[in-house]
Amino acid sequence: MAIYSPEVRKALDSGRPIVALESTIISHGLPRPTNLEVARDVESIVRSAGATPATIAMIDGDVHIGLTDEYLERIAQGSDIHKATTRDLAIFAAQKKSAATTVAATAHLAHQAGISFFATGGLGGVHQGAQETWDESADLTALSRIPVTIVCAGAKSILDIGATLERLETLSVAIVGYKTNSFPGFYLKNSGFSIEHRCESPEEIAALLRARKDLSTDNSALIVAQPVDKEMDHALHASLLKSGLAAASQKHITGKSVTPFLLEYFHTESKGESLRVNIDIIKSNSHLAAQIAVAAHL
Ligand code: PSU
Ligand code: MN
Repeated sequence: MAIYSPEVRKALDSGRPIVALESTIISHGLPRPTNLEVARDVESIVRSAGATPATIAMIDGDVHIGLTDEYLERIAQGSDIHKATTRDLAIFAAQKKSAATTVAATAHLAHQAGISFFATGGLGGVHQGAQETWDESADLTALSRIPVTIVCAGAKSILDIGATLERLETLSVAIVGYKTNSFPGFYLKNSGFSIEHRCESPEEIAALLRARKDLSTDNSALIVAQPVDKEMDHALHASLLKSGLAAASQKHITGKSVTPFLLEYFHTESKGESLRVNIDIIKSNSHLAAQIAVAAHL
């Protein structure tokens, strides 16, 4: 049984718009102490847009839908916070552990709680070199079976974007660009791949959600891809991507540590430039997710 924060409980009971927020970005994606500040700011952004934020995580084996400030601090500052994707949830629950939830795990728990809007930074996807490592995020298959609307800045640019888009097509996950026909590249506005569909407003996305329902194509996720406003310098991005991937392979970083390793590498080596971009991304995506949640409730 999940524990609901009073704020989320109230919003659920009165049928008000809610936006789920993932917690891996807080514990494993952003450095301290910035992570706690960002987590709090993102929640206020959702509130100012007229929706209720529900940051999702597991604390001492309990699933929390909506974190009180004390729990938000625990996720941001705790030394015992695991990274949980969907398959880890029950194991950490039985072991009474604390864990932040990835896109996949957050989408699962949000859907179970009756929350259908979700904001994150960048999706997980197919990693570069996946032909050999088979490293593909569980985010992809999760989105193929969970009907949430997820706002993101595309997939993280450390990934093989072409392969990620092909997998999303196979998995029948719909993608619309928000005011763009280019699939965003997380730190970069454009990943170099185009997307067929675009929307210009939260209302247009709400209309699209109603059409999905009518046609019964709403049993998988809808990705709303919004590019960051001020992207990272292209040359800096290219050089860090090259050296970061080389460092990860040299240090034999594998499995669920790959993404946190590369994000931290970027944040340290870019002297805060990638961090600024990452923060902008999560804030603007949360704002848009809240606007869509509000528009869909009208
Ligand atoms: N977006 C960010 N920072 C992050 C993540 C997304 O801006 O840290 C996290 C999400 O929780 C996503 C996870 O689900 O990275 C993907 O991890 P992996 O590649 O191991 O599936
Ligand atoms: Mn992986």
